[in-house]
Amino acid sequence: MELKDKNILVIGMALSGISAAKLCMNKQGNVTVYDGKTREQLKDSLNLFHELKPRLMLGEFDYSILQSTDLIVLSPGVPTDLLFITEAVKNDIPVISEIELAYRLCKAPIVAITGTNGKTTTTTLVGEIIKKHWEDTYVVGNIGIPFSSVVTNIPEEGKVVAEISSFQLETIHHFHPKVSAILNITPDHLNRHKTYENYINAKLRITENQTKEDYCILNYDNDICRKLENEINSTIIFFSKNPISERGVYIKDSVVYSSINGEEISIIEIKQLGEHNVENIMAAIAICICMEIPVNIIHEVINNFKGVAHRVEYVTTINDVKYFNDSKATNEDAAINGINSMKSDIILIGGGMDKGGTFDDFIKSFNGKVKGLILFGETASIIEKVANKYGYNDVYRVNNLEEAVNKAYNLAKPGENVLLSPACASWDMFKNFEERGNLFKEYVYNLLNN
Ligand code: UMA
Repeated sequence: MELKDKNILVIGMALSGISAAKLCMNKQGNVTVYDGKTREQLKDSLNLFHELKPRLMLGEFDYSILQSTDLIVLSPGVPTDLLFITEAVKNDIPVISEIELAYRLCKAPIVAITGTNGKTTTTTLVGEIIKKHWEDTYVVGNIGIPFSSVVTNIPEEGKVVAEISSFQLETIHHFHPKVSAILNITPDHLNRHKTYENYINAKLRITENQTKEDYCILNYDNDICRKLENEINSTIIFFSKNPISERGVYIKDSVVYSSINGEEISIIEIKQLGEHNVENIMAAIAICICMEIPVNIIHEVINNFKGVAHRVEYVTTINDVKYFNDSKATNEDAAINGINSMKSDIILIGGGMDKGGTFDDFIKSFNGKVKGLILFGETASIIEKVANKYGYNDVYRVNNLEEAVNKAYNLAKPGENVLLSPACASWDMFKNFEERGNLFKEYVYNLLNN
């Protein structure tokens, strides 16, 4: 893709926008970066440009720039229905996502992993497995490393493992992974996508440029994923907790098997895997077999895999109460997985930014196991109402996360678990789920000094 002397407008000045702008400037494009925030709010971001000096447009959008714009690169967090974006599309200005920009400059094969939940864990695991076999492996994307920040270092014989969100997929055009995976689809981000159907279609776009020579890994046990089979051109490989011989990767007699290459081969015994990670691990196995990674390497890396931070992450034990940080549970389904993974009764901390979810399934999943529900953030009153509707009244409202941790400490009885599994995004009170999870851990460690 030729960027030299092109007038490129990058929207958003955080991780993705900064990387995209730097990449375009290094390719001699004329770059303007737009962000709705003020210079003061963007102080830290501006420092990240170092000696590079893009033109800046901050605050209100100046429409006259569209007259001389050749290309718009969107950060994932920027909604595609903003007026200036629709105006640009109307004027035939190409609008591409940061991931599409990087893709067009990448010669290495790409594994692209999407899904409502499990993306980060699966991407991390696949990255570790492939790296063990091919040193030149790059893990990028929604996981927190913009693809465009590393793409110029990636050699043709390298491998890319990318976590891809529905936001990033909304403005792809040619993005074409060798292996794609849709781990599961349940309602999420409905405030951005408006309808569940739009959200499903955004996820499905990960396969839109694939051919029969490529692979798409799908979760057989997820109704929506299973039904996508007929809409996908690539070779479908399923994974399932049930013995679906000949369809891909599956569990039979407590052993994970693969039939991808024709014969049935055993990969690993299920008792060696954490309960809530089984699906992610099966997906990773399917992806890595499609990437021709030897089974002994897959087995070895899975055996040593420790999971990822903020996903049912054990923090510490205080007075025989275990504390778990599941801040990455930014939607109902992820929080339900967190709750289900607990072996004893729970004091649950939830609530956060309102993404338009209903919380019925969240409350229904309590099954007598949640002894207290501590709520804070934008959704606190919404979740409380739903809880009361189902006759669940052990609800405690607090003002912030620190108060929530202290309340949980007072409520939890020996043998119980305290679980931060918010079922909501963090953006109402925190920069991101990592900040929320790190603060949770800090407040829990503070209890040790009480
Ligand atoms: N902005 C505007 N106008 C708007 C909206 C945003 O100017 O209408 C500006 C903001 O002022 C801000 C910038 O855009 O300065 C933020 O852009 P961004 O939200 O895309 O943030 P990045 O730091 O670039 O992070 C993005 C992903 N964020 C989102 O999708 C919301 C990160 O995923 C990803 O790690 C990063 O790119 C690198 O690829 C985070 C995420 O929460 C982890 N993802 C969602 C999820 O996993 O559920 C999809």
